[in-house]
Amino acid sequence: MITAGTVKESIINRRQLSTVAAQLGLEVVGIVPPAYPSAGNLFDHWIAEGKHGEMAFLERYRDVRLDPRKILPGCRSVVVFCMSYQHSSFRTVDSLSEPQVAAYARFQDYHKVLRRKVETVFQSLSCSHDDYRVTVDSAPVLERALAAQGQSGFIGKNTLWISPEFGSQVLLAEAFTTLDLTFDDKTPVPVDRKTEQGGCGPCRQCQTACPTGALDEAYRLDARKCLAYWTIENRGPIPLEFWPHLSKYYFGCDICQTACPYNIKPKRRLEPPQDLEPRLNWDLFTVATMDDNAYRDMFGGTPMTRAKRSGLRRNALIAMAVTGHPRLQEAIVFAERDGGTPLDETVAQIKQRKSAGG
Ligand code: B12
Ligand code: SF4
Ligand code: SF4
Repeated sequence: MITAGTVKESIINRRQLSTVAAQLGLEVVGIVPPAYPSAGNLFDHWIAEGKHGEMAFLERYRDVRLDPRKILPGCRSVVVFCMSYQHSSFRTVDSLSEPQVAAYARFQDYHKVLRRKVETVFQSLSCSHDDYRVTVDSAPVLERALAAQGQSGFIGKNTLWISPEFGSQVLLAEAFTTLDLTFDDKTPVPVDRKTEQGGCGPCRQCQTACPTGALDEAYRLDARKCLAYWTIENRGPIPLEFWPHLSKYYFGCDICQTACPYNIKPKRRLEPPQDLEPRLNWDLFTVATMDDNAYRDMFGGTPMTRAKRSGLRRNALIAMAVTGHPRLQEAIVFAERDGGTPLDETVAQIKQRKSAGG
């Protein structure tokens, strides 16, 4: 008997999905089963060691996180998509004088844009909402573990999903679907060799470039040492030991990606879609002193709201302190006037650092 499902399945294959996705500026990076061969154990071990720091959300919904079938009743396949944020104008960022924002955050919020695009792919292939569920970092899913099972990439020592063709500066999204699609036929990428299908081989560029030792153990990031964790996820003060490393990025960190040969010389450059709007780059003083209205105007609808206004002000104050910004004193006055966590602690740290000769 031919059902609506089987008709769709016969139409929807990788080529079809890729063609529609490409029109929207997306790449299909995998059509994979809703299961992880080994990631569950790796994840449990990572949490048990406390490498997630204070990110308590990663401890929740363990049963769903380790069993992707639970994301959608009747799920039989997962299609993993990616969208680039390697804007050509951003290549020189490391040579700029002021600390910057990580490249992915210099656009409008990718969550909404990616979701809308993946929804459009499925709708244009006549799928109904009952057939699929789209996630973009919006459900307990190990996105990179799913992506790595597809034919287009692998997980590097910096823990990022990397395409041997266009590198790692992409964001991932998944469509969990009840459709029985043909999975990618993939031989696992050997971790000890560099091959046409990817792999790090003996390279350690990301590990040596990471300024804090967060990647000392290859393939396992210690978030408690990662600048992206401290500047995006952490709500309290940032320990002084990390301050000297905040002179390049004051929100997120791209150091282990910009060091990676797969990003330095990609075989194919993947530009972000035209409708992924770039946002203005604000100077540190403006960020360190912004009030609520200014915050909404400057950062509303961007990924930077993850750190909240107080986190962004904290980060900018620290970046001003470590780079010897001429308006630091003025910014401190604003911070003292407004007060609250983590500004109070940050101002106290600036004073402590100054009295210790920093
Ligand atoms: C929490 C989180 C963070 C944390 C922790 C990062 C980390 N490495 O775990 C912090 C705040 C530090 C962070 C930083 C960044 N993040 Co983040 N983050 C996440 C989030 C929400 C969960 C990741 C998670 O579950 N971590 C737990 C660890 C244990 O899981 P994992 O890294 O996915 O690793 C599993 C697989 O590697 C698997 N595995 C499967 N196969 C294989 C094979 C081998 C050989 C090995 C060793 C392992 C392995 O084992 C692991 C355990 O299950 C994801 C979105 C999501 N829901 O997945 C985004 C996500 C990983 N982040 C993303 C980005 C862009 C970043 C930053 C680049 C942002 C920035 N510029 O500052 C940095 C990169 C830092 C880095 N080197 O990873 C992208 C990555 C895209 C990509 N190309 O990989 C994601 C996927 C968001 C998205 N939707 O695109 N992030
Ligand atoms: S994001 Fe920065 S701090 Fe974190 S692992 Fe990469 S290089 Fe290290
Ligand atoms: S820098 Fe080298 S070791 Fe690190 S992810 Fe890239 S290829 Fe792998």
